[in-house]
Amino acid sequence: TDKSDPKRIIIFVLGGPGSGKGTQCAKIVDTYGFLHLSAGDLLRAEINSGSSNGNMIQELIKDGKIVPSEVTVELLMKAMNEAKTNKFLIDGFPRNEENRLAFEKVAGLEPEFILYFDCPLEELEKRLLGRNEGRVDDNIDTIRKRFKVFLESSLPVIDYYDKMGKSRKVNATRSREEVFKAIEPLFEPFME
Ligand code: UP5
Ligand code: MG
Repeated sequence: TDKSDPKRIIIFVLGGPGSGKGTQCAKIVDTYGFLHLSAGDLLRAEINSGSSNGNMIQELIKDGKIVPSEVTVELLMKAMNEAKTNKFLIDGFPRNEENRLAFEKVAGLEPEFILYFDCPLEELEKRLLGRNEGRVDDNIDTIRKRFKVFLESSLPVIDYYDKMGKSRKVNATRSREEVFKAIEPLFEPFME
């Protein structure tokens, strides 16, 4: 596949740690036929595969820090090139300006829009501490670090797309069902 395939449709799914990105992406995939690519899941799979980058990725995730763009962009490009669809939900990426620019350069693509799950940090903290999936970053120390990185590095990316008129902000404090109802109309145009 041509890595700059102009027919590719990309939606970035952004929001604080625990805002429901993964939960809502699973619902969108079922209904609208997108492929869900969670950058965090791809990085965790890379750790588990015993890759030479595994230790470095693991340490950064434990510390709530952002993995270098070249690593994440390569994993995303590989997943897109292997996909049988051209509609992608990219979840949890780009997390900083460096991520955004690296993806633009390598993929040669801009998102149709970004979905931004807006939710207060107190609610996010409650959700993450209640998740219990054994993630190395779901402890109060790492959660605080993740929040700091989100506010300092990720919100500016959301602002960037907002200024371009490309941000679709959703109140993610509501129930899973209410959030899904609010985002469904955004995906109707992409229904096959
Ligand atoms: N839940 C979901 N929706 C709910 C609702 N409406 N009401 C009540 N509860 C709700 O949800 C989190 C929890 O809340 C779950 O228990 C869920 O049931 C419940 P989830 O859907 O998992 O939220 P999500 O936003 O996906 O949370 P996640 O923790 O995955 O977000 P992060 O952005 O922190 O994690 P990610 O996996 O993207 O990244 C992890 C780390 O990887 C980063 O900190 C970073 O170190 C690294 N990373 C990079 O370096 N680069 C990248 O590009 C990506 C990741
Ligand atoms: Mg997630």
